[in-house]
Amino acid sequence: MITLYWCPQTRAARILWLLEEMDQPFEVRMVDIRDPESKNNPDFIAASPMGKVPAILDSAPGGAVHMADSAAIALYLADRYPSSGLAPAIDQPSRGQYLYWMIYSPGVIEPAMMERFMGMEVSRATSGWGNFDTMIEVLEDRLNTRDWLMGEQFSAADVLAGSSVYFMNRFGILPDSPILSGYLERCLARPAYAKALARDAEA
Ligand SMILES: N[C@@H](CCC(=O)N[C@@H](CS)C(=O)NCC(=O)O)C(=O)O
Repeated sequence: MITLYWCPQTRAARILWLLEEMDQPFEVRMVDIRDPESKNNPDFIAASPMGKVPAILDSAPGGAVHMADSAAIALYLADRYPSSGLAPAIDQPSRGQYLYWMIYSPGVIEPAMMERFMGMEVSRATSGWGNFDTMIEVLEDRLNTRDWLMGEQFSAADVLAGSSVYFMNRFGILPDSPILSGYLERCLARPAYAKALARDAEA
């Protein structure tokens, strides 16, 4: 059984979406990130040394796995439970591009979002994420001729990038882009994402 440590209106919605896309049983435990008492759970702290959500405990046969960080969790779950079809197998040529797009969210999209929120001026060449405008251009270029980052096949990379596009839209920093609006619509049309967002809204 997989336990997701979750709080509404946070990045934990991504892993809820991912789990809803998968064929594995899971349960959700609320951790109120604004309440220090709520974080006072040894299993949660073992999974998330920074006290951040999302985190998971996977009581898998062979040994329990505790871990945090949405990209790390998505990489783990998609590989550990391949029957869900959310990651190319490790010996597939598409695996390299898949890993690139999995890391694009934490390595490029997230810092670029922070650049925009903070009104920072960065040097494209020396900042590891380039800059916000380049991040958008590269994402648009990839999705211009594809429904999903890996082509016709929806993957865990779309859960990470799609939820980031959702957040950019929600916080008013998504540029006017028919390509990214269309991508967001396709993500929102997935029953698994709708279910995860409904849970967020109910809490
Ligand atoms: N890199 C992490 C970031 C997780 C994160 O910052 N979570 C926030 C909520 S969106 C949190 O738990 N904040 C509470 C805190 O830091 O005390 C990920 O992608 O999972």
